[in-house]
Amino acid sequence: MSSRPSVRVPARPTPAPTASPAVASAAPKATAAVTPMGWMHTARFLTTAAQLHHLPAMDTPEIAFVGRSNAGKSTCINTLTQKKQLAFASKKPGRTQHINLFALGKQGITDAVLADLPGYGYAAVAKMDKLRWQQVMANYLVSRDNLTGIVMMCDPRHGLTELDDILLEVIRPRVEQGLKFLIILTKADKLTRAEQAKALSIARLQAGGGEVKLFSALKKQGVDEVAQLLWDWTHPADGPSLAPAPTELTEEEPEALDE
Ligand SMILES: Nc1nc2c(ncn2[C@@H]2O[C@H](COP(=O)(O)OP(=O)(O)OP(=O)(O)O)[C@@H](O)[C@H]2O)c(=O)[nH]1
Ligand SMILES: [Mg+2]
Repeated sequence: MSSRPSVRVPARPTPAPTASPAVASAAPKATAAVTPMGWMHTARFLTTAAQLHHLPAMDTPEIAFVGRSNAGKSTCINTLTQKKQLAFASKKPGRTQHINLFALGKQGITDAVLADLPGYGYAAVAKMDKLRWQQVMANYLVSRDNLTGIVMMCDPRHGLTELDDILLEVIRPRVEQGLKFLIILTKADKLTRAEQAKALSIARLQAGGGEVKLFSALKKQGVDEVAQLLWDWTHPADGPSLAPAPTELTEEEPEALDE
């Protein structure tokens, strides 16, 4: 864990503007039939873009997964959506090199979008590529109009790094205006219970009281909680949280996770 000064991110930002009336009215209402996990399972590939201007303009709430290379962003998306090959995950850092969008929503009606972003901090990427990507990512985070929330993935064994702090500075103005924000501590299966508790409290300090959750793709830890939170972020008009989701995990082969 890093001992650098805390990054102040407002704990409970005011609600962000989300979907347009047209999209909101098309979105399925929260009923007993729609659980956050069932909703997540509707994920399908939408598009991929190497540059910002190649992304389609949308008015559907979008949630971006950001973080260091190899932190587990793509794996988290695959675990939440229960589709092991939706996002490209790999032991080799730098696997995700485009902004990949995935649509969510029952009956083919898109009511939210997940964005899997390339990781930063991977030493083997050429300097020019790094600079180009930092620019694309910063532009995306600052200017993507339908961006509703950011999930920052952080391996608690490394803690929040300098690059994470820079990213937090980039998004701070938007978070202060109501953009939702969550830090996910990934690969929790690699920590003992005591280490998990310690990592959680340190990250909470660094997040200035913002949301922090432990997550393990291997142990399916935190999956329901994160699915619920993403549902709540993208369906603010549907009122309080849904009932806890029955686990609807598919019986696919587990993907190869870090040992
Ligand atoms: N043990 C364990 N391994 C994990 C977990 N989540 C991800 N991994 C492993 O971590 C490695 C990197 O995962 P990715 O999901 O590809 O990471 P990423 O953040 O998308 O990486 P980039 O695309 O390079 O930015 C893979 O080998 C995953 O199997 C987890 O919860 N537990
Ligand atoms: Mg990835």
